[in-house]
Amino acid sequence: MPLDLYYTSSCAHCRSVMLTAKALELELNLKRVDLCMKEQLQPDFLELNPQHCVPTLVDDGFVLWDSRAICTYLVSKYGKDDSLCPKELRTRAMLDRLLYFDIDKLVQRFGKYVYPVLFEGQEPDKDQLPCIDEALGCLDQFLTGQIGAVSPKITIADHILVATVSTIEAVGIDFTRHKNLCNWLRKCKSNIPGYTEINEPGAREAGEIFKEKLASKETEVDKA
Ligand SMILES: N[C@@H](CCC(=O)N[C@@H](CS)C(=O)NCC(=O)O)C(=O)O
Repeated sequence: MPLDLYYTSSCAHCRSVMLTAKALELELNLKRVDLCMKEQLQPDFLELNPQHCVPTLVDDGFVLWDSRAICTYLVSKYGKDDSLCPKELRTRAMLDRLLYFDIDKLVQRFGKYVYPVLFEGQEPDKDQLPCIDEALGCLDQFLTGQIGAVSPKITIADHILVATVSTIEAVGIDFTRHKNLCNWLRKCKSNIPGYTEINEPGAREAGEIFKEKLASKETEVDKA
């Protein structure tokens, strides 16, 4: 039975699920949802997911949304072992901490910077940049040199964080001063199966959309 994944490639949360599915060698039946056309608000999709967000997974009639829940579900159901989501208590606790850190700090602060530009036609709030940098600095301290963020192997924490961090990079936020972070990102890019096909184009697309919105705003300001 194929797994349906409703997705948008510019969305980091969708890409993290796709990276986990790739690591598990799962075939996904990809169903693109055009958020610009508000397809997520169409009755059919609302019936499936009243919270109208992507990624949304349908596995043999079981509907699940929220990328972190989907990644852990896929590993629990389809993983041959626990390497992608270790069961060892402390490793699992550190992994969970990173998943919460990603959504609670990194995504939230990054959102405050990009969403006004993307959805409200506003200038970016440059005051958010030090907050994003501080969150990236915290992440830098978590990353101690091994390939994975919490274990010597790649886990779903890496899938989730790499999707966010590569999108932050793609919109042009400089974090080169965070050396552990840059080393980890470089290793993820060359070690995560499917990184180049799955994550890179979507992150690039997100960066381009942001930069285009920014450029059109600047032209507007110049004309005024
Ligand atoms: N916590 C959710 C966030 C999902 C989310 O915010 N998705 C956005 C796209 S990146 C979305 O679907 N927005 C459309 C909407 O909410 O109507 C996850 O990790 O899956």
